[in-house]
Amino acid sequence: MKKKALIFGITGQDGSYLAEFLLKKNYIVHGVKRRSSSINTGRLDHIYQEPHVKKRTLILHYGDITDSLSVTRLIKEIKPNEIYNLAAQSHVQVSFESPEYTANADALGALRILEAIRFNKLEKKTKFYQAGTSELFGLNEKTPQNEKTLFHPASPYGVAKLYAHWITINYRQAYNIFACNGILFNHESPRRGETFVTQKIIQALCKIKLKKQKTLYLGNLYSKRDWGHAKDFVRAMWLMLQQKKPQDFVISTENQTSVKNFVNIVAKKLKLKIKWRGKGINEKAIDETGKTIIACHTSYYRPLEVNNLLGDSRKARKQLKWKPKFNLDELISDMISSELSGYY
Ligand code: NAP
Ligand code: F7E
Repeated sequence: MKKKALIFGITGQDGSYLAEFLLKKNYIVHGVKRRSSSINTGRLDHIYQEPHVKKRTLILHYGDITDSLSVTRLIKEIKPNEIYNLAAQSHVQVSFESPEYTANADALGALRILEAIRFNKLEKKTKFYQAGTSELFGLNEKTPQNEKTLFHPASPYGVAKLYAHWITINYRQAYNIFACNGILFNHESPRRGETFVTQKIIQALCKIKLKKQKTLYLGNLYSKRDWGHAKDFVRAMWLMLQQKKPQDFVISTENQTSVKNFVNIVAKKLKLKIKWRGKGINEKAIDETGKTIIACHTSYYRPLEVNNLLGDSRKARKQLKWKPKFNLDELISDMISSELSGYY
């Protein structure tokens, strides 16, 4: 019998890579997509199977993580062996503008799934993965951060994910559900959403190189992140659910870079010669002709910033035998070549 997986958030960056990964492992993959006014399954086009296809291995259902009835009904009907909760309002800055919705989706979403597992008496059958985040560490700038580091979330997004983290542990302890938190540091790819800083920088600098855009506007250039490749990170999610005991794991590359250095690497790869001038909000990068191609704008600064994230993933490396295949240079090259070729 093939194993069945159910992915909430299948249309997102990680959901699409995880679906590909599980299909290769011979799973039947069910995914939940939201109704939207324009098509939101672009990241799945290459693996999508029409409903008339016999013996489908990828099946999409309408649903929403804020809608308990659809969550409970889908879990009752599918009775999956594994559930991956990747569904979230995942943008930190947006969470300051839509805090209540972010709490509903990102905090209570996890609760709805866990409660549906219990309600449908699937505690012994269904394993659960919760997409946790390095944003839980927030203002705790003591690096590197691992499973024992104190959480201090610094956004409505981080606070909502803190609830999801603890409710996952609570259901594991109270009801013996095989439930794991992955505490994942930033991971990117050619499928990364366009408003996250890595993709925003790559898309804009490629356009600037091709003379299709004049200026890229950014916020804080000095925050540091531990950026990995999403393909590596979805493998870790699956590994967590294959262990004997449910546990929580930090997943990271263990290398850190600032936003400004990320810009420098991309510019160098595109052979754009830039020089930095000025300070603070007036800092900018000029090209060889003296034109400003990168500037800062207040609208991209957050009410509260997480400045310093660097993961210590020794536990995952030892117990899951996980390590990333991509380094930062390879990640950036992958994103640039995909952007320049115009395909996912
Ligand atoms: P993403 O690209 O923004 O994908 C989020 C997914 O959630 C999309 O499929 C989205 O659907 C879906 N979604 C949003 N609200 C929903 C709702 N109310 N009901 C059902 N589905 C909903 O995010 P990602 O980068 O793949 O990240 C996956 C998960 O990992 C998220 O939970 C994120 O918070 C977490 N995480 C990400 C990172 C990272 O660096 N990427 C690091 C740590 C943790 P639409 O396509 O319709 O919008
Ligand atoms: O910002 C700075 C910004 O939005 C990275 C999500 O996947 O990873 C992601 O959250 C840094 C921040 O990602 C711009 O202030 C400067 O310091 O790409 P980001 P994030 O906030 O780290 C975590 C682990 C998640 O869990 C989240 O779901 O870059 N920055 N200028 C900017 N950021 C953006 N977006 N846009 C700018 O113009």
